[in-house]
Amino acid sequence: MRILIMGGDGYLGWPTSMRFAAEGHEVLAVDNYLRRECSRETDSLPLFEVPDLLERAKLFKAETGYDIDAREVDLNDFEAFSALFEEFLPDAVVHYAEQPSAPYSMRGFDEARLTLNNNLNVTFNLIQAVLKHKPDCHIIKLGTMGEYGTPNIDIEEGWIDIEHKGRKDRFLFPRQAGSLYHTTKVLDTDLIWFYVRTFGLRATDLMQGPVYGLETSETSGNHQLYSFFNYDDIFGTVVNRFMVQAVAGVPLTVYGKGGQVRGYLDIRDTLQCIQLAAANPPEPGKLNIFNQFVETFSVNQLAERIKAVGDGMGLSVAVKSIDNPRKEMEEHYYNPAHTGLLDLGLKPHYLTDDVIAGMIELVLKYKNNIDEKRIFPRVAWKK
Ligand code: USQ
Repeated sequence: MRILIMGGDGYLGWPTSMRFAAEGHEVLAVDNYLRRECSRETDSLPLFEVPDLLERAKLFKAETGYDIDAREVDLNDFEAFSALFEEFLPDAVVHYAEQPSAPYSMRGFDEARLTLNNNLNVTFNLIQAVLKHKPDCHIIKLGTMGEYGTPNIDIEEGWIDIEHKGRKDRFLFPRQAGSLYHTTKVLDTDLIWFYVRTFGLRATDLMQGPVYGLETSETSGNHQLYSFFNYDDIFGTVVNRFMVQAVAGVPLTVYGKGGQVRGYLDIRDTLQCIQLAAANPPEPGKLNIFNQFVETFSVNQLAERIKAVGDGMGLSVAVKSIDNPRKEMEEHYYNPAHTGLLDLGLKPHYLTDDVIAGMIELVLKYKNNIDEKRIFPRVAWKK
């Protein structure tokens, strides 16, 4: 297949590019380095530097022989996007080209506007490029479990059948996101669903939970081929952050009561899920939605697990509840369905003690790079 990866420099975009290239697909990976710019601007640098997309593609080629055509293009620019799309004519597109941080989107007016404009505009440009040049191209869009929020009912896989006053119909499952970033994902879903049902496009929307880890079969221990590992409050996700805090001797920062439950997955499972989505395109006019995570944990459970493994490795890990900078439910019901990807063949990697120990060992190598100023929350939802 010919696969376009939008956001190919990112935490997930880069490993996805390597995976498809290693599987023998023709890969074009594109990025405008927005995420790098936002992390620099907010002093949220990763635990260690990694080369940019173009350099990493060269390194990957030298090491493995696989080609990734890597380019710096701003996909907000429709003319540039359209020309690129027409030249490559992909069979499938994986769309990661969004500002991915909830705290960043809540930082202030400029960050909110950038998140809204970038995320919606790039999604719109993708839809228009597909319509114009190759309407049967399969759009694989990264959504987020955060689109659903934490409703007091079971979360279905994308759709819900509703019976109302004696009549029945099927709708998108209700969405109520907890940050502007997550809300842009809700809007993306609506936008894609409109074009799918009206113009017969085909799309898969993957509602993904927080991802952890770095090692995939393509990196084979070469840290220059790893993704960004952010541990700051803005771009770092909770599991990666707790690993760094455990190593730094900073009490794990549980926000509020710590009963916030989310569905988590290992980066290796993200890659499997994307491959399964690509191998199973929907019919024209159909939107497939899968909930993409393999197990749920509360923040307290994560902290306890990481503390237990860290203590066993001779670290002295403390856990401390701090004021929650976010507006979110700290104790709630959470029971999302997630059978679609398992039915397609997903073989989950769970957060075992060995996986936690492996991540802590990796972080220990970069202990001297940890900057404690980046750990505590700097962005509050309501000031
Ligand atoms: N949390 C803490 N302590 C911390 C950091 C986070 O208690 O030090 C809590 C948060 O309050 C939240 C949970 O952990 O309840 C998850 O937070 P997160 O920062 O790991 O994840 P989130 O902001 O929700 O966003 C991340 C990615 C985003 C993706 C999303 C999937 O950055 O791109 O869409 O995970 S989901 O959470 O399912 O919406």
